[in-house]
Amino acid sequence: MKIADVRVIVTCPGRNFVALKIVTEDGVSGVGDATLNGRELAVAAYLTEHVVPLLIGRDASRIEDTWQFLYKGAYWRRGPVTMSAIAAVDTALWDIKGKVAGLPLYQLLGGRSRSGVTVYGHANAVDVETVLSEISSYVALGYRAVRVQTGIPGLSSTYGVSDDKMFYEPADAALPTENVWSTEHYLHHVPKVFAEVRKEFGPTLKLLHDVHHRLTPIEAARLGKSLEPYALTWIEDPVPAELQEGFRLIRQHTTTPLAVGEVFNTIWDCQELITSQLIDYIRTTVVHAGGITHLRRIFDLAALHHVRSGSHGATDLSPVCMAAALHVDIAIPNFGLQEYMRHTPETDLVFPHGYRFERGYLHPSEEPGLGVDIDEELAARYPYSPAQLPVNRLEDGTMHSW
Ligand code: GCO
Ligand code: MG
Repeated sequence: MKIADVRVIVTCPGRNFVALKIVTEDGVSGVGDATLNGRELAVAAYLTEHVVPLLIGRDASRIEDTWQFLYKGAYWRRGPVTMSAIAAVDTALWDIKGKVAGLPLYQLLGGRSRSGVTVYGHANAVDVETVLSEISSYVALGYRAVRVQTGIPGLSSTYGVSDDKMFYEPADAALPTENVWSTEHYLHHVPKVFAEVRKEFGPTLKLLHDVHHRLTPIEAARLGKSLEPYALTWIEDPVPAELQEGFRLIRQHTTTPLAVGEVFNTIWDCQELITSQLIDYIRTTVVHAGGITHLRRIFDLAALHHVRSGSHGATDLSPVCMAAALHVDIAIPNFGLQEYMRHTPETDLVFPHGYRFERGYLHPSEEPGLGVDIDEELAARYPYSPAQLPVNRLEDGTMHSW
């Protein structure tokens, strides 16, 4: 089953995506997501210039060997560009294997461990009153878990608060938008938001909050403590996680569960966090963490240490990534939650897929393989359009984490 053709597809049906299509000499094709928000063309070039020539003529059935070949063979290891490129190849090869076997991918991963994948949606608004009505809309749609972000009084802009509710999109301009940040205003405001939310929705709706790497460990510890009465399912990315040790300090002070991992690319980025049980949820996902092969390795390590999955699933991860993530989510023993932000109708048409939302759960497709494709003709009608994520500065102008 030799690889005969590999195509790198860049498309912008409302936002930019990079996809990889691998076709075997028998005409079986597989797709992979290679989107790295704001740095898409680096991955596209990495694939086109350095990976595609290595794939032509290789045996498409050798998934693990191809992974090792691309990882060890490059000499330069890890990093988001390399790992997103490897992920795209790996995902496409799993898609092909499923199609050849005539089975949905989750069957090759051990079969179902649950009947559906619990997802969380994003309720965000400038003020508390509006966020309460946003949460109500998600509850009405059947969601069992909601991430809550609001504007901060005193700050003109805040991460996670957008104009278009259903299709939240942070990469909003060709040159980065500048936001202003104040930790003091933030720490004062957030507990008041969750007090209102709990009062309105009672004790059992799962509530989450994304800190977006903006605090120091001791500030995050204070936030965690102040949110304990409202029993959050997690606070996400409380501190930048280059220093895995930083989480130990937060852990000593609070029982609010911790989640991290959307910017991680390998098991080495979270090894200490997992084995020392410094976190509760690991949020790595297929496209940025080396594909299905490597993500499973991370989740298996996590399972040994009481850490559950909580994969990233923002709109910059294409429906190809979402389809692949759902097959992993439904199969692994230590699934926690899956993030789900709806894609725009244009994106859904470019990536026709069989996964579906029902009463708070997503269900993977029952088609052989991933159950997702790319309409290449339609994709070609949406050329790349530069868009970057915002940056963040403190009130005195100092650059801060976004
Ligand atoms: C999330 C995220 C996203 C990211 C985005 C970056 O938890 O959904 O933090 O909103 O900012 O995916 O590309
Ligand atoms: Mg996040």
